[in-house]
Amino acid sequence: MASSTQKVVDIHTHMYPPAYVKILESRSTIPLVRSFPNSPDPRLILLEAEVPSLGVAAVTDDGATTTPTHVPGRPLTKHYSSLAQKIHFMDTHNISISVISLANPWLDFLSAEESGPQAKSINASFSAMCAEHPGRLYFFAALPLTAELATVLSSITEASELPYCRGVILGTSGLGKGLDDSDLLPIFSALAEANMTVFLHPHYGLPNEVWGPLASANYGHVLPLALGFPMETTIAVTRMYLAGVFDAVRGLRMILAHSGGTLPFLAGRIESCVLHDGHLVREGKVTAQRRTVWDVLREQIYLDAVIYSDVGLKAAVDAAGGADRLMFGTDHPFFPPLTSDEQGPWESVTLNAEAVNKAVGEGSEEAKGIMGGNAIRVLRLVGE
Ligand code: 5CU
Repeated sequence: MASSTQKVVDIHTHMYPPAYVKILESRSTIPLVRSFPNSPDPRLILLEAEVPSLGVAAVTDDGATTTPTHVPGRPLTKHYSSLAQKIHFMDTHNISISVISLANPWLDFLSAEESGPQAKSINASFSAMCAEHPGRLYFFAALPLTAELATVLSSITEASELPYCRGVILGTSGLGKGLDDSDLLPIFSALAEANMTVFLHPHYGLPNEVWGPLASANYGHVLPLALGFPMETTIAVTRMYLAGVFDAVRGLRMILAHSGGTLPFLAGRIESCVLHDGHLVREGKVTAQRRTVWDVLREQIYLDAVIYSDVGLKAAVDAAGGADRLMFGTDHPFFPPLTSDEQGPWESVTLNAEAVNKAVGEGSEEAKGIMGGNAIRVLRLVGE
């Protein structure tokens, strides 16, 4: 994947610590973990788009539990919660350092009372995993966004004091009203002051109706993952831009998952729609001094390189204003190989590494930056 002297850093790599899996096992609505008779591993069911197939799998015509032919969700293998497995995966792919994060949907579904203590304990478990492999692991903390503001703010302070924490992972729902909600400004300010980078990651996608009546029985997870996730990120960041969040918190730094969704491709159209919007012009929001979407992309936003093709990656490099704002990721443990040994190389990883080589040239300074140097610089990572 990369030469032995090159440090490869994976900034998009998830885990569910065992205590989090226990919470999912106890649930009857998504997100949940459920076992099915003809499935060797329990199944992890996360997405709204998986709910229709969950109903079909669980019940026959006479109401009895059945052995389904199509089990919903994805197998919950040890790749999700075993630290040894994460290290094995890193070694297999020559990854020197991983910045691990809780996978979606984080703590979004917990009550206000539960989320503060759960954030503390989950962040402590990530911290402990990093301490077991000093210099090889760092983490993005999870925030208890359903709790009171004071709890969220103190969890930012606590996380920032953990030696291996370099930021937070954030979904697009924020406090329940999205990321353009002005109530989030104290949280973004606190993150900026603590020098904590926000890793923005989708989960909710688009409403099921968008996928049409054939989708759940015929199209697997392709539509919500390939299209719903990136559109969700694009919409969330565009709403932040239109609400002036990036101007209000100039120190805010975000890494956008999946190379920014469709933002690199659509930024020009967003700009043009702003310039030509009568309402915004009348409100005096379209001034010569305003920062454009391009300015925000080049000053406050980094993009991961999880886009699986040099075509998308070139657009991401252009939109970000240079290859020095891109960072390699794998999305492990999602997208395992389906027809080869999971303990060997993963095609999802090699596709992303090959895209870097094709987009900026194998062995180039740009490629070295994307594969690791940029993350080491931006996230202040110190190797073994
Ligand atoms: O396969 C999936 O559903 C996912 C997911 O939920 N989260 C993620 O980061 N990648 C793939």
